[in-house]
Formats: sequence, structure tokens, C-alpha cells
Amino acid sequence: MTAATEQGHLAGPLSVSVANLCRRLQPQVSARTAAGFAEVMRRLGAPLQVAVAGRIKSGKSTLVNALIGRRVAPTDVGECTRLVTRFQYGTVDRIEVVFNDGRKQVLPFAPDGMIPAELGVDIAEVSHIEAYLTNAVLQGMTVIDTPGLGSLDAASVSRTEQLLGAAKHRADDEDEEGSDELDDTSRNAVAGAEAVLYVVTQGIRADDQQALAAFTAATASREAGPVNAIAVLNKADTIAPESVEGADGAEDPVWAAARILAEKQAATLKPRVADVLPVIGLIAESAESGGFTSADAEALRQLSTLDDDILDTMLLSADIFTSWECEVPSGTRLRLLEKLDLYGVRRAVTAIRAEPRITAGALRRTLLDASGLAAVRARLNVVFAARADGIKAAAALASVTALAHASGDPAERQRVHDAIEVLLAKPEAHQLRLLEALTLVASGAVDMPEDLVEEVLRVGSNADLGAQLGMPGRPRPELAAFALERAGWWRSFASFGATPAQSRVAHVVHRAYFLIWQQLREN
Ligand SMILES: Nc1nc2c(ncn2[C@@H]2O[C@H](COP(=O)(O)OP(=O)(O)OP(=O)(O)O)[C@@H](O)[C@H]2O)c(=O)[nH]1
Ligand SMILES: [Mg+2]
Repeated sequence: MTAATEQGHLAGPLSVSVANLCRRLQPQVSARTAAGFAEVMRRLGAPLQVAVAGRIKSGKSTLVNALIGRRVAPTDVGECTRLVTRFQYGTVDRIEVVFNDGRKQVLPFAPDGMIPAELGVDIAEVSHIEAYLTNAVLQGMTVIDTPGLGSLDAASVSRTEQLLGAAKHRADDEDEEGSDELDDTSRNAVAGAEAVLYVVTQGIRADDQQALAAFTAATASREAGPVNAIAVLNKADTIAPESVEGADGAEDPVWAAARILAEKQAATLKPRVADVLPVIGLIAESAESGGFTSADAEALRQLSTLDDDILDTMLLSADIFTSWECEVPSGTRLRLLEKLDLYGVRRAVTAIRAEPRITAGALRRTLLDASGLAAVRARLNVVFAARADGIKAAAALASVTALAHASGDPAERQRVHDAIEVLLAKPEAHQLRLLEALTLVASGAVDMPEDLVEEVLRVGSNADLGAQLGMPGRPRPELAAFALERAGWWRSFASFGATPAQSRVAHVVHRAYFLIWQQLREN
């Protein structure tokens, strides 16, 4: 493999520098470390690796399907829910089962287009599944579905923990002489996810916190958090509004309750995540993946003609909804429940009553809007896509450090350490400090006025210079003048009027503006 193909599409200048560092050091380190570096370079060129994690049955796979826009991950049952599955972009749809010994076996998708529920292989020997899809979303990120944490099955928990970087490194690393295969430590170091979409439901438990902590400690070279973790409160539709103070009486009490709960949970999960977004994964999946059909719309239209009282009674519980005597066949009603659940059915009926001639397509869009998926997508873009360079580079540097550490050769460790020091002094490495500042500000560890928080978050994205300055599409001279002005403002804020903690952040932001100004002047 040549350096050029290894580099693929690197996320930005910092990733390029880290890849160059790996390539330069490769001939100077042991064969085993060099193999690890090759893996780090390969991953730097790949899209951001986003793990969808959370407790068992929290709706992870459902959300994965909604994000990809295709029902491809099995939900509810089947042995695949106990395996890590990586959904990534490929030019041909295919499934590869990867075994613990490195062997691979190609499998076809099931007739319904999903990963088969049963693989027909010994699952104890399976490391994970690679699923390749020709899907535009996956060009921007690899989505990793994980088995539920807190499940009864120890093997699937350990698979997820390994992915999230929580697996304990083997203490008694017996050396396999002369082997240039990756040992467990190295494999863990390079295999971890770079960002996590954390799925919680109504109750947050201690192991939720632990999993997030383990992830943040393992993925970034420094203490990370809200920079590479997003949390969603899934199954928002199942929250009983009367159980949440302040939700009753709102126009949509269920969403009001979800918002209040999500805010409370954000306080609990701080500073691991900046905030928690409510979402209804099930409705999002049905609306986005073609699950919601015109036959469903027709059945809902029929239901909407029922008397209010009758419908209210039917919607009290799933049992009543399916067993009630009514024109719509009970099998059809069961199908509606599986796709939308009670809240979705009610939402759809309300939409039809408000606009009786609504088309099936418009109804689908209404349901999609009601699911909250758009906000999750938008946040993924801001938080992950725009910061991919910094996030990927930080993860790669953490891996490089771990690899050097695991080599057991002090000279090698020193060489790698020195190279990293040189890299950290370069202008593009300023992004790492900026990510750190973002973490402090977004998590509330450093208090800032709301408008300054927003500005820090904006500058900390690397979407494009105009967007970073909050003036997309403006001419360069105008952008340059603004960057210079803000650089000056943050410098004086750092010197006067700021607390010591604010001042440290302000220096970083000042330098960020200064670097943007330099870039604008150069070309
Ligand atoms: N009402 C409702 N049900 C949901 C929602 N999201 C998922 N579900 C249901 O919850 C069940 C579990 O969903 P999965 O997506 O399989 O959950 P998971 O976290 O992947 O489960 P494991 O992989 O087994 O840990 C399924 O029956 C889904 O239909 C939601 O937003 N609302
Ligand atoms: Mg699952």
C-alpha cells in the first residue's frame, strides 16, 4: 500500500500531520509498533467512527436504522443484537463476518434487506460484523451498532466495552516472540470508536455514567467529553406526562415532558455530554426507512373517522388498541403499533383530522418532524462532522502513544514522545487545545455568558472559515477584518475582566481567531 492510498480522504490538516508522523516513525520502531501505526494511518483516512451505545433495549439499532435511512440492523431479537456491527460506506452492499482469529466470511443480506437474524456460524468465535452499504450518510461517518451494556450476556457486554475503550488491558502481556501481529493492548488502542451517540431512556443508571466515562478516558489524548459524545433521550413517546412536573397542560404534554426530562438528564450526565436531545427512534425509523407505507396511511385515515371517545379509549393501551372491535383489522392495527406505537398513531390521526386530504407522503414527513430526528442529525453535523479533524487526530495520537507505551522499549517510547512534542507545537495542533477549551465551556466546567459559549462552539467547528466566523459566504476581506477584531477582543478579555479559568479559554480562542486571520490573508 502506498502512502497516498493509505491517506484516503483525511479530515483536515491536523490529521495529515499525524499521518505524516506515523509514516516518518514507521522505519524507526519495532515491526509490531509499525503494524499498529499502519492501522492508525488507515483509520485516519476513514470516516469518523461513531458508536451508538447504551443500555440493553434502549433502541440503539432502531436509531441506527433511522440514521442510515434503511431498516438494516436487526431490532428486538436474533443473535446479531449481541454483536458489534460496523455500518460503513462501500461500492457494493455486502456483509462480512469477522472472526476472532482474523478470518472473514461473506454473507448475503436477508431477503428483507437486513442483516440476517441468525448468521449460521458459531457466534462465540465472531469478533464483529462489517456491513458495507452504498449509502450517502455513511460517506460522512461509519455508524457502529453495539450490543446493550448492562445485558445479562457477559460476552456481548465485553464486546461493547472493548469498542468503547473500556476493556481492561491485559496486565500480563506475555510477548509472542518476533510476531508483528497486534497484541490485545494495541488492538484495543486502535479499535476504539472516535465518537459516541449515547442512547438513554427515561431512567439513567450508574452504569450509563461509567460507560461514558470509560469511553471519554480511552478515546482522546486528553480528557474529552462533550466534544465527541452526544446523548439522546430515546423513546420519548413512552414518557408519561403526569410523571413529570411541569408537563401537564402543554400543547403536546409528551414532548414537553421529554424536554424537561432531557434537561434533567443533561445535568446528571454533565460534563460527559453537553446536552441530551429527546427523540422517538421508532417513528424516525419508520418514517425514514420506507417502513411507513401508503397502506398504513390509509388505515390511519380510517381510524381518524372514529368517535373521539372511542379513539381515546383505544389509545389507552396497546392491548385495548389491538383487541377493540373496529373496522380496521386487528392485524393492521398491530402493524401500526409496531411502526408508530400509540403516540405515533395519535399524532398521525391528529394530523389527518387537521388536514383530511393530507397525502401519505406528507403524513410521513409530519411523523418524521414529530420524531425529533432532524435535531439529532443537525447536532451530529455540528458536533462530529465539523470537528472530525480534531477528534480523529486526537484519537490517533492517543493510539500512537498507547502503541509506543506497549512496545516496552524506552528508546522507542522516547522517539515517539519527541515526535509528538514537535507536532503539538505546530499551528494546526492548536485545534486540540481548542477542543479542550470547547469541552470546558460546553460542559459548564468554565462559566461563560451564553453568547460567548456560542461563539466558542462556532469557532471550534472546522466547517469552513466563513461558518466558523458566523458569516458564511461573506467576502474574504470582510472575514479577515472580523477575525482580527474578535482576536483583539478575546485578548483583552483574557487580560481584563475574565476569571483565571475564563482567561485560559480566552487565550485559546484569541489564538484561534488569529490563525483564521492568517489563513485568510495567505490565499
Ligand atoms: N415506543 C418506542 N419504542 C421504541 C423506540 N425505539 C425503539 N423502540 C422499541 O424498543 C425495542 C428495542 O429496540 P432495539 O432498537 O432493538 O434496541 P437495542 O438497544 O438495539 O437493543 P439491544 O441491541 O438488544 O440491546 C424494539 O421493540 C423497538 O421497536 C421508541 O422511540 N419508541
Ligand atoms: Mg440492538
